[in-house]
Amino acid sequence: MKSACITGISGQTGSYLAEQLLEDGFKVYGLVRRSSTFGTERINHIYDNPNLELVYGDLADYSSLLSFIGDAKPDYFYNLGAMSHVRVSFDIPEYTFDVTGTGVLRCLEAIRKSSPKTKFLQASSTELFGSTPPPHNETAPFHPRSPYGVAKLAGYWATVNYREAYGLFAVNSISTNHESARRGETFVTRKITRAATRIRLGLQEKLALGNLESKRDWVHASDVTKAMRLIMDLNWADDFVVGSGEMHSVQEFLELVFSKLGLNWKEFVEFDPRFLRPSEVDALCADPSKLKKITGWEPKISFEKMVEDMIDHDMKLAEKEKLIEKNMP
Ligand code: G4F
Repeated sequence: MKSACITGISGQTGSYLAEQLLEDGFKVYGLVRRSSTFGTERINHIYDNPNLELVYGDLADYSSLLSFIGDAKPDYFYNLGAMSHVRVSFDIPEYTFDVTGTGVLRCLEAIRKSSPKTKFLQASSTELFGSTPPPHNETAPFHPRSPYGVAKLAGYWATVNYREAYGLFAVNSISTNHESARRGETFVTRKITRAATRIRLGLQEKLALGNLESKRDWVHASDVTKAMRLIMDLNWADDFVVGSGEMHSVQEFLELVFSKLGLNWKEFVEFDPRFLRPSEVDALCADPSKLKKITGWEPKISFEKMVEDMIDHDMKLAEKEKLIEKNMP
């Protein structure tokens, strides 16, 4: 039985990856951070699978990573854990560097020490390209614009360095923004679909947002995890950009969601400077042609279908909330 370790298993991307690996008969070990709330909603549906094992640990704690990897000695290790919110990284830069940057080094070092045959994938990000104009392929210059981006850049180079220095199978999937109905509600896409559906049902009056002009390549998270698996299944280690190659502005996303719900976004959206970043990334768009050429990968879920799924999911959630509101004494 093949096995895989996943950090960040209870996050959006980790949950899709775990689901896919379990479906394919893998033994899956997931690292979860101790917290006073469970925070495992995204993996509750696979919780009873006998091939899933959750282990407490932390990217900030080398000893826990060493045990996690040394005990499991997995065939594959996916590092999806991070402090992943760009805006928040300006508020907690040191913590972000530790978890999102040094955390990668800790994983690599634990693999080198306890399981050097394990294949390692680092969830790198197109945030690395920062102010470099798109399209972004594997040779585009890096110019990160946030503590998060700088930490991810350290993680990227740590991965390359452990490949070159120690011969580990260590690769980067440099992914654009990936979304779905499981996306955290403070990221802009989900914030918009949650608010618009609640506004439609009269549960919320306004939606406060920051910069509407920035552009992103939004791809479905389940397509990104499929790309990661293809990259790991190659018999040589290499880095790949992952994304759809299609770019939309935040405003276009807003317009699409509100119009699908029969609403005019301009009547509901307010500007709030709290959501601006001290330095912004204006435009990110992947050129995934290397990945496509080598593995045949392309996204299966279109941008439009992804947005519709998010709206449907959040409408059901809003309907439940409405029912609760109605039945409150
Ligand atoms: O949804 P976002 O917070 O995603 P961002 O910053 O692009 O980062 C995401 O994608 C990266 C890959 O490219 C990942 F590495 C990272 O972990 C994360 O998943 O913001 C998207 C855009 C930004 O330009 C932001 O300024 O939306 C703009 N925006 C406008 N109003 C807002 C808001 N973003 C958020 N989160 N909240 C707002 O109210």
